[in-house]
Amino acid sequence: MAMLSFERKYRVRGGTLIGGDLFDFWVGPFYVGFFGVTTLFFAVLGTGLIFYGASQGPTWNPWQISIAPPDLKYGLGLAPLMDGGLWQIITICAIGAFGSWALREVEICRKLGMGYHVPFAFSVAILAYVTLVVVRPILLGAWGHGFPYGIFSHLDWVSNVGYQYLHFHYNPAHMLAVTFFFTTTLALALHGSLILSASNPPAGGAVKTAEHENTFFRDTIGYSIGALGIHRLGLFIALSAGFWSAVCIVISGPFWTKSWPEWWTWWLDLPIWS
Ligand code: 07D
Ligand code: 07D
Ligand code: U10
Repeated sequence: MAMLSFERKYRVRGGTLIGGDLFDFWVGPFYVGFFGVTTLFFAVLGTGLIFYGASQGPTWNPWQISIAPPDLKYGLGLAPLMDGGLWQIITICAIGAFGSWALREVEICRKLGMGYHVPFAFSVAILAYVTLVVVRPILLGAWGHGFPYGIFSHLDWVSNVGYQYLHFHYNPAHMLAVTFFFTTTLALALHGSLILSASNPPAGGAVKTAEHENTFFRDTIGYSIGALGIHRLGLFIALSAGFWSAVCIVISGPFWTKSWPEWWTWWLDLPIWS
């Protein structure tokens, strides 16, 4: 692939966290680096093991392939390969691949002299995943509390775990997470539409400036958060969505074992009612 004119300027050596110059090169559009190699290693191994598990299972239907975690009886120990052990190795590969991907992003940020905001943001997604398959299972005492790796089977897990607490919508941290998810799409819709309305006029029209963007929101709601502000807010609400998701699931079981509607009895028990 021909090198784009700007790539020569930005494809600079250095900034690696480990391995010095060893993997400090590009393949086509992709930066490799030590963590590119480890990403590929874990991703290929993990995906290969999913295919191996599928080959031992009842179906090749991609919607129905599922690699189940160990039975609860194995607790926090190692399980036999075909009885959850595969799930355990795939989990290690997934964490290895996601972690390597985040560190590869860090190396690219360092090369470019940029902030670490993107790898930080991805780390929150990794946190949510690790909460589901490592932290909560450890707190509950069995790997069997992790979710199965299958497109439909993982939906069954979410539904089953939700109904274990009678009505998951009453989980206050789930409420916060859902609200942050909804707010994120609202903010992105407002931001995407505002930028297009100002900077992509019909043919022959004049491109408008940041002053127009600010004025639109001042006229509409009396306040504009500004160009930098909307990106700070967007990052905050999106990461909050992931963070409160991790909280809502880690408290379900380890810290609250009854139904979630019952949690709200603290309100009825307030002394002001008596
Ligand atoms: C658009 C970026 C691209 C990523 C994509 C996902 C795979 C899996 C499967 C080999 C936004 C690639 C998918 C590599 C291949 C096998 C067995 C990101 C974009 C296109 N889920 N989930 C989906 C994952 C959990 C839930 C779809 C992953 C939790 C619900 C896809 C994880 C809970 C619904 C998928 C994960 C949960 C889905 C679309 C990890 C709570 C849906 C995802 C690693 C978070 C939706 C059939 C998407 C659907 C859906 C992947 C975890 C709930 C298969 C990789 C356990 C309720 N999930 N999920 O677009 O249609 O993400 O399901 O944690 O309704 Mg899920
Ligand atoms: C975990 C994904 C991490 C992904 C990573 C990257 C690859 C590479 C490669 C494409 C966290 C993977 C990358 C594999 C792909 C290529 C090339 C993201 C993760 C690291 N709920 N609920 C949530 C709503 C109900 C229940 C979260 C809404 C019911 C349970 C979110 C509704 C019951 C759990 C949420 C609703 C129930 C959740 C999910 C509505 C079921 C969780 C988002 C409108 C009867 C889960 C940490 C998330 C959670 C979770 C939303 C309904 C149960 C806030 C909007 C009432 C058991 N629900 N829910 O966490 O918190 O993303 O997980 O009804 O475990 Mg819920
Ligand atoms: C944003 C933005 C903005 C922009 C933007 C964007 C946000 C200001 C300026 C970006 C947004 C978009 C482009 C919009 C669309 C994006 C989404 C909807 C998000 C979802 C994205 C996707 C679904 C795409 C996902 C695609 C991926 C992840 C790429 C997949 C890539 C690979 C599999 C290769 C990864 C590369 C690696 C790991 C390293 C390099 C390696 C190679 C090239 C292979 C060769 C390997 C080697 C040489 C090493 C040897 C390897 C070894 C030894 C290991 C082998 C191991 C074995 C076991 C065999 O705000 O505006 O505009 O654009």
